[in-house]
Amino acid sequence: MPKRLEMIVNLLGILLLSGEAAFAKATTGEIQSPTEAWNHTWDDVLWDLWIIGGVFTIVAVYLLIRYRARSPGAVGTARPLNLDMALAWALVPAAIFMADDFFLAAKGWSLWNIQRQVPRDAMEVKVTGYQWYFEYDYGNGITDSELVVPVGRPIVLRMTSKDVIHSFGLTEYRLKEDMMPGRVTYLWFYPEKPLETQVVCVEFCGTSHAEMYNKVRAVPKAEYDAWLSKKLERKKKAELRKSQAADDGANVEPAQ
Ligand SMILES: [Cu+2]
Repeated sequence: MPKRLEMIVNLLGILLLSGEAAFAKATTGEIQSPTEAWNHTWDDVLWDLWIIGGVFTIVAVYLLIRYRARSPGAVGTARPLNLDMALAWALVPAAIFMADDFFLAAKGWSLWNIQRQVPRDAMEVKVTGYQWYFEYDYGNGITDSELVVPVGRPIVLRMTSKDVIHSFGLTEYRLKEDMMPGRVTYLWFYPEKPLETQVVCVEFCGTSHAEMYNKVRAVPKAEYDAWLSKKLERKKKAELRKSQAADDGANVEPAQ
């Protein structure tokens, strides 16, 4: 291999690897919020576009002015390229862009890994999609039409649908996931501070699709516990009333 070609090939390798190396980061073992990770990735993409866009605009404008035709019918005086130069002009810019693409792809991949790896102590809520509402099951037979979660703890939603395909769009937390009949999908998020937001269905699911939304409240732990015990109490009372009514019915029946 000619010396110069070898140099070009080496340069390509270095550029491609640098994309990967720039992305590699020591993991701290702390919970990495998918929301934060998404925001970082988005910022990186924007910086990337601004820097590349800026550099190319400046270079293009400079070249336009520097090599403009100074008289009608002017002919350029560029010297002809030899093979090495032609290869370098084609491959070096291509490698720069490939390195950048690998960098962004690696970022996306690591974001995906964070989104898919649910922390071990996550609190689970089951979610079922119906035309046209979401139902939340907190365990112990407690259900609600609102998603209420304590702050400071990862939350995993195990989701399915009873009719058609819906999609759980938690935009404030930068997440969404399909809900399908006969399948359980999941997403997890990490509410770090109290926040009242909304979930909307983001997959067209019928005439009232636009009405398929509800509140999502991340509240302090004490408030969450109080909310849950109130729900539990109300459920017990309802059950008691039901069994009393059944007893009364049983007592009345023989007399008829
Ligand atoms: Cu829907």
